[in-house]
Amino acid sequence: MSPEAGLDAQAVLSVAPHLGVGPVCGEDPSTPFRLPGMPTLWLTVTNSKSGASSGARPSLACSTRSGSSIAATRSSGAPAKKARTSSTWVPGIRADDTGGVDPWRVMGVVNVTPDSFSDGGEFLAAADAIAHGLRLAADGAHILDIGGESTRPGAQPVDADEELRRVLPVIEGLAGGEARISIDTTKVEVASRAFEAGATIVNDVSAFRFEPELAGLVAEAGVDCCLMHMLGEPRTMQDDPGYDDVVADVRAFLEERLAFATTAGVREERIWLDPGIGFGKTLEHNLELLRRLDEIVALGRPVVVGTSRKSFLGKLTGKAEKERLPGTIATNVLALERGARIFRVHDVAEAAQALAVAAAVVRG
Ligand code: PMM
Repeated sequence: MSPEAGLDAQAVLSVAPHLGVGPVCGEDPSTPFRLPGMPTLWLTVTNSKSGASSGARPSLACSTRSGSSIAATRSSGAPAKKARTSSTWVPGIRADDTGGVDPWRVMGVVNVTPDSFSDGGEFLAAADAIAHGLRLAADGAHILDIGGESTRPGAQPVDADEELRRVLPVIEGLAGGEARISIDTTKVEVASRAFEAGATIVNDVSAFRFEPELAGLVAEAGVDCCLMHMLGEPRTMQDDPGYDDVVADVRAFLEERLAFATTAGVREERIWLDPGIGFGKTLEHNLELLRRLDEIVALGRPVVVGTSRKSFLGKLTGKAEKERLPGTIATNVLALERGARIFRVHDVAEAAQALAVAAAVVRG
């Protein structure tokens, strides 16, 4: 059976208990599934607490290549193929299941915009954006986050046609590679076309507030989503932002958005949460969120952090956007230690190296 024939990953996963392996909690990040037109499907299910395929732990590996049958075998070895790191991606894992610090993942930023704050205009041509994405994937990005609308403070909105004109050729050029594709959008129309082109994650900085129907689309498509906190909208979010208690307020917001998404039919294990560093926050707000990130992690979903090159790092160090990598790495390492799992960065190789070392220390 080929994936194009409508292969249902749930059916694959459901055999696990019958093989005495459970709970079912794993799938490879780099290969989308349940979407038409994808060349491969590859799943690894493990009953280890950390989700890591350490080689010694029992695991169920289910892999298909285009045109081949699903192979479901019990094994005690390493993943069937394709794992580039020692950890197996577990999108549905709960914080209390992780035990250690695996899995962590790097999301490389591919901004196809003229006006993003640190790389605006650099990758506006599709060929440049694709080359950049390939470079980030080669540098170790597990996910490529492709966006066609800037969310910098004061940015003007872009219509769906223009956003699609920017991102679709780039998604088509990058889909099917090792890295999963995330579409950074708030729009149903853009997400829908992006899924058709091979994206399997939607990164919605409005957390389904701008177009609530996006939740239904995500539920139907069975893709993952990142729901981020932002105060209001990009045009006005930095106009004197205020909170009673920034961490408690952001946490309550994310909890409510999580409930909204699951009520709309999105499976909880498909949802990641992001405190939205820099989105309607002062320097002190950003620092407090990072300091108390464990309170967001306690919501039980994988937490994404995006500190890369952001202006609060410039305020602390006086450095220009492209000189903020050391500050970016410092915040990523601290966030990892507090339980964040997905790191949205511009400089993938450097961040991945730092995270690998930090994860080894924290893991012990
Ligand atoms: N930051 C930006 C854009 N998208 N998405 C998530 N989930 N988290 C973020 O922190 C985030 C985001 C803005 O940064 P950029 O202009 O450098 O892409």
